[in-house]
Amino acid sequence: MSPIPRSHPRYHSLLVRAYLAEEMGRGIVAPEGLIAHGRGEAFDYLLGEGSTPFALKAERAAAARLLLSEHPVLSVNGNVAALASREVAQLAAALPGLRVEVNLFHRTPQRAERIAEKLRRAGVIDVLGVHPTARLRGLPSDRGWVDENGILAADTVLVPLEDGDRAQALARTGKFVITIDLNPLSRTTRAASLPIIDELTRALPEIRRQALALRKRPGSWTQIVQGADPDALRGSAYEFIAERLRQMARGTA
Ligand code: PTJ
Repeated sequence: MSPIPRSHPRYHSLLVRAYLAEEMGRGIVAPEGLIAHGRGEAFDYLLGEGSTPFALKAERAAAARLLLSEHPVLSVNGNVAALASREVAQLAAALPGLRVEVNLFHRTPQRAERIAEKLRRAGVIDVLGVHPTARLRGLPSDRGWVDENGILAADTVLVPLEDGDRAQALARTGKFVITIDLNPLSRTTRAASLPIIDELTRALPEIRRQALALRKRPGSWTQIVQGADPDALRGSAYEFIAERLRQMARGTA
């Protein structure tokens, strides 16, 4: 591959793309993961490539909900491992109750093990999901393979970069589903109990930052979660994008 010139206006984006392509070569990212990334980038353009006020509100509520949960689990797929293994490890370290589980749509035992190894190298102490022990009801794809002590038993599941089927299946079982997805129109975002409409590597450190701050104020957690209405969060994203496009059409953005 030819080197990416630092002066390129999309230098960071090109670096991430090249890295994801390498991670595909190493068997971490599925080929389809590159397409998913491109879709995310398109929505990030529309969102202004920064965390919006409604994303920050959702991230704070996610931190509060994770602190309140008895059995929270963070689900990791190939894209998440490639982009944010270190951030996953740092979040798990800040929230000792949070378990980390590999859950894949394009599942092979080798891929699951490679992803788990990447997470371990980044500092995740206990990685579930390499040898799944249970099936999630109503989910015929390989995403239905879960750990009985992980996602199956969870009261809260944090699912970044999902495909909508599992978010819906998890919600149907009564679990509190926190999603991180740049696409405010996706089935994932629409099925979420708490949708975070933001980029993964911005969202995870912010959840961690908020969790560390909120740990000192346990009395506020329930109210913070209740204050983050999922329909209002989705509505804010639609309004935000519509307003940006209106401003662009007027030439004032
Ligand atoms: O590793 P596997 O086998 O489990 O497969 C993972 C992929 C991502 C291929 C699989 O989950 C998939 O097909 O996902 P989708 O249905 O393409 O959905 C991915 C969603 O993530 C899309 O709505 C994107 O907008 C969004 N997205 C992509 N990159 C990011 C993102 N959201 C937040 N941060 C990102 N960096």
